[in-house]
Amino acid sequence: MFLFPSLLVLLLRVVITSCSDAKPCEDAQKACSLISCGIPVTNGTPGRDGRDGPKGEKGEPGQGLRGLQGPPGKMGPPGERGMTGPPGAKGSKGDRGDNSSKGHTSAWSLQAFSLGKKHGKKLYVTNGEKMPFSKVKALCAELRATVAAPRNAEENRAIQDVAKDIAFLGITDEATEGQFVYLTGERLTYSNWKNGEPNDFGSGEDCVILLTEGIWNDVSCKSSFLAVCEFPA
Ligand SMILES: [Ca+2]
Ligand SMILES: [Ca+2]
Repeated sequence: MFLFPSLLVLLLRVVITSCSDAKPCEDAQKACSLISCGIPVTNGTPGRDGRDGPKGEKGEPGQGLRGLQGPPGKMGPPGERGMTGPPGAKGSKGDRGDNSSKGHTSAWSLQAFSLGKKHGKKLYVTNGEKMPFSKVKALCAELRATVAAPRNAEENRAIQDVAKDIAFLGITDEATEGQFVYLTGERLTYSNWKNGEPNDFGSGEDCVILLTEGIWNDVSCKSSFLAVCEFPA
């Protein structure tokens, strides 16, 4: 019975004493009527940053000056090879050449010239092909050259060096058996026959070949040997 009223008085006294001489209490009550009187409120620590908001719409292009163009980038890897195009139109016929080398477009002459060797005033060429004497004459004529025919030992050696194989010489006895002449019909000024040659062996031998040793033999004109042509100075 006595305990309850005394507890009420005690609680009342606590409220009165805490408010009676504390000025901050009045200030706090003015600022916020809901705050119960007591210890003065201090600000808490700031909360954490919120999450990023949704992405905004794309802005208008800027009005600033455009930057200078940068240097070109590195070259990219080569592309795949394209398909072969259609053949081009046939060109018009070229002018006739003014000497034996110009105007001749066959691979034969190009290869021949790459193997050419100049000796003195003459130039000897070969394409490395073997053929009968009639074809050798035709090919050299096509080049406006003649079949190689040595007029001395030096030229004989030069033809030997260019040929590197058994080659026909521009010498025959087709006109008169046993009388060898140049294709111009002139009599020989030099010869280097192998021992026992010329022998007009078998059914007849009217053409002449230069053996790799540099000596000559008469053979059938239908046999095939290297074509060597010579150009004058
Ligand atoms: Ca003969
Ligand atoms: Ca012979």
